[in-house]
Amino acid sequence: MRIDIITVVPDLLKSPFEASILKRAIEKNLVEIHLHNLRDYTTSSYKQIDDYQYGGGAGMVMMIEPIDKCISKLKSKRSYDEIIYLTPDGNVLNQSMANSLSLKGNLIMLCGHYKGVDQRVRDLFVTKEISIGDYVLSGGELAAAVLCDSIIRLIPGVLGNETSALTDAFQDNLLSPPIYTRPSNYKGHMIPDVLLSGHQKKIDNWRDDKALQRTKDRRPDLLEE
Ligand code: 6GU
Repeated sequence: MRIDIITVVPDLLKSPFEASILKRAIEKNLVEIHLHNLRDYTTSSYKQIDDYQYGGGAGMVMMIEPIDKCISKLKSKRSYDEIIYLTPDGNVLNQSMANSLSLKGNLIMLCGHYKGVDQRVRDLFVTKEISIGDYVLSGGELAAAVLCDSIIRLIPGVLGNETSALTDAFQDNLLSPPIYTRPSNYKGHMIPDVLLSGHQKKIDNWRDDKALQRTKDRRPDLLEE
């Protein structure tokens, strides 16, 4: 997989890919991340990428021309499966969207800033609009990092067996059951007996019950989907 990220703040997107699982995925050549600074695609000598909005109103709007230049250059070299615009008014990211994006080859992610991009960018270039939740971030960069993480960890070979994505919360629209590790008795606080029973069927049933109960208590909306 190859992900090209278009941003005005490339620095914000460096560290997420320089540690832990995402770093290892890049080192194993399972994914390539390419950052593109939108200011490198301006024609004006001021490197202007935003302007006032037609019709008046507070806040700047990202101009179409630099974005067109950047996307056109990328598209001239390879084809892309999706051009994703990160925006708070997009479809809210969930596990099934991450699952389907993890099967794609080449993706472009466009990070919004200020008031967002000129509507014509969305109409002409963008194929998917994604938000990471109902709150506002200063820009789409951190949302792009979240989206990348949710996708890349699902690529076969990225996670080892000890961290397999198959048993993740949400993978079957359920939250995860409680988990424990050593010691079994911590200052008198015991782990549930069933986990020491050695009876795998009972353990699996206990986990299923707890996962369902937790989902009913905390996220009943997931059970309606
Ligand atoms: Cl994708 N962008 C911004 N600026 N804020 C957000 C978001 C995206 N998703 C949730 N909040």
